[in-house]
Amino acid sequence: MNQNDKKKAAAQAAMKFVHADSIIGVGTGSTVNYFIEALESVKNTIQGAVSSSDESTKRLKAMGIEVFDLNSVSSFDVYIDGADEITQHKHMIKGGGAALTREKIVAAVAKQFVCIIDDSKQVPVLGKFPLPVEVIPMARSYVARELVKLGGDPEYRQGVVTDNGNVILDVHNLTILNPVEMERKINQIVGVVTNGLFAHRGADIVLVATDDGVKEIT
Ligand code: ABF
Repeated sequence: MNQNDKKKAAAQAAMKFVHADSIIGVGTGSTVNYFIEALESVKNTIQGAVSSSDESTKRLKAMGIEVFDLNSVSSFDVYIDGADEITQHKHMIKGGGAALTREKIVAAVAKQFVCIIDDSKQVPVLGKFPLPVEVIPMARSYVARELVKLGGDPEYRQGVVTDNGNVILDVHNLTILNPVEMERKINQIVGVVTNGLFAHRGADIVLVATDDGVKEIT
């Protein structure tokens, strides 16, 4: 199976978490796009979705799926999203698609986070994938200097403005041995909106597509 086949297989496996009459949390990215496609078969049986990006919202609405404002939804059962890297402890780096802040907010409201990935995303230690940090534009240089003090090499993602009107710094060369601690430290830098470490609230279930089929890690 090539990588796209695996992404599709993981996305299809997530359909077992989609129940009639429920509201589904929908993430962002190419793996999630396969999941959105798979929702076609159940779109008339679910209440609708909450979405983590303008891009996913657009795709859901184009299929006729209602997208609720998160402020009108007090709780929902499951959030389905991809990741850029994930460890055996289900800690993740996310945000390669610049949607990290909304992803973290939607994940916080969900009872369960189901992460859908192909097996290339599994790593022993986080940090080879540059860690995205969403930053208020006027704080960009200050935050970059603070990230250097934490041992990283931040790079401004040119030409990218997030759905929230902010900018992204991608932090290279971090070996993140303690993701919970690193997530907390980066969050404390003034001007940081969100960082792409999902460790305080990692995934609950991982559906990883391999050449031998989709494996469920709980
Ligand atoms: C989002 O999409 C992310 O936070 C992550 O950056 C990305 C994974 O992308 P893909 O599914 O395209 O590999 O879930």
